[in-house]
Amino acid sequence: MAFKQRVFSGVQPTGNLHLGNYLGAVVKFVALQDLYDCIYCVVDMHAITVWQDPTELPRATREVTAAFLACGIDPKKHIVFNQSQVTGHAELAWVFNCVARLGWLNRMTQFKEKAGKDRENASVGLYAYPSLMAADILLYRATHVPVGEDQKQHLELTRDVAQKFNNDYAASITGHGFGEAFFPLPEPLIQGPATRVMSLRDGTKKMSKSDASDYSRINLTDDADTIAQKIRKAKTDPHPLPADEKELAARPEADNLVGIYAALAGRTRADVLGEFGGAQFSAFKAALVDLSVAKLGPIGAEMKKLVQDPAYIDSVLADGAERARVIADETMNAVKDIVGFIRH
Ligand code: AQP
Repeated sequence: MAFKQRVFSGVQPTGNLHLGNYLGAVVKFVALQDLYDCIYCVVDMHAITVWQDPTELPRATREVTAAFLACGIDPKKHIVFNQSQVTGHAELAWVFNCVARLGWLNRMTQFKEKAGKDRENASVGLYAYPSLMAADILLYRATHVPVGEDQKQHLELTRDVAQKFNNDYAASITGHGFGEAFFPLPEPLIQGPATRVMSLRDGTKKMSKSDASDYSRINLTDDADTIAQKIRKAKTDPHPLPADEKELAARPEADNLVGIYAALAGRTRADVLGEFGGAQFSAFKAALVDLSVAKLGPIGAEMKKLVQDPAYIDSVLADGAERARVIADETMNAVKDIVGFIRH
């Protein structure tokens, strides 16, 4: 069955947005606006799967929204809102909790990493996170989902949930006139040279909001001096940059910095090494500082301006939520009919 092509993706308001979120996700959100109808969500319900200070969460939600706008997402042509304003996310997540299997969730590596050794003490929400993520995407019957590499497994689970729902309820789906499949199997869009940006302190660890060291990441709100300092201090190895991309495989820190440069410049790693192969890190880092400041500086400045006006940001979120709700309600009414819930 042909589904209307639609993009959905989300970002958690769990702290400072960093270069990994930007290159792995938000840059792609911006580019996809020309090709699809897009829905971009600040996923505050995901955020509370680990403790969030309730006095801090609204600020973080507005800051992610400001980042979306500062990076070039158009909230009039597309939809920008925060998840908790559309109740369909929670409703559909419950249905999906009853579709997804324990064995599927037990395999999720993000839960294992985030719960750590003290698994008994992790929230039920953290465990069920992938069901809610499947609901986020499928509530809008989205067909394409731009994410970083770390979300690939959750996207596969989303496809499994959609497939199982379509199979389990096949007779009811057809009986209610929805054709053969109610949910699309959404395609992950994980492309380009920076699908997994690594920590500046350790090239084998993902750049992350929750890393204790601020020097591990470049935040979108960092000023030029801070960006320069973090790049200068970034871990490297003692050798000059290779001319051949294959040699990056055994050099995670070099690979990461070259990948960042390539993504920011809109070039390939091979192309960047064509220019910098044989150069010392000091020269390459100087070029990376200039490029990073040129690309990120205006975004950080615009974000700082936007967060000064929380009423405006809240109006963007309210308008987006209203438009999201129209699509969500349509899906939820159909899901309720398909599942056999009486409504009205
Ligand atoms: N290091 C990364 N490289 C590329 N993409 C990344 N993403 C996150 N980190 C990287 C992508 O950014 C989008 C939003 O991520 P999220 O807000 O859902 O949170 P996350 O993946 O849990 O990000 P963090 O920074 O690692 O947060 P914490 O520290 O709270 O766990 C997603 O598309 C993600 O793939």
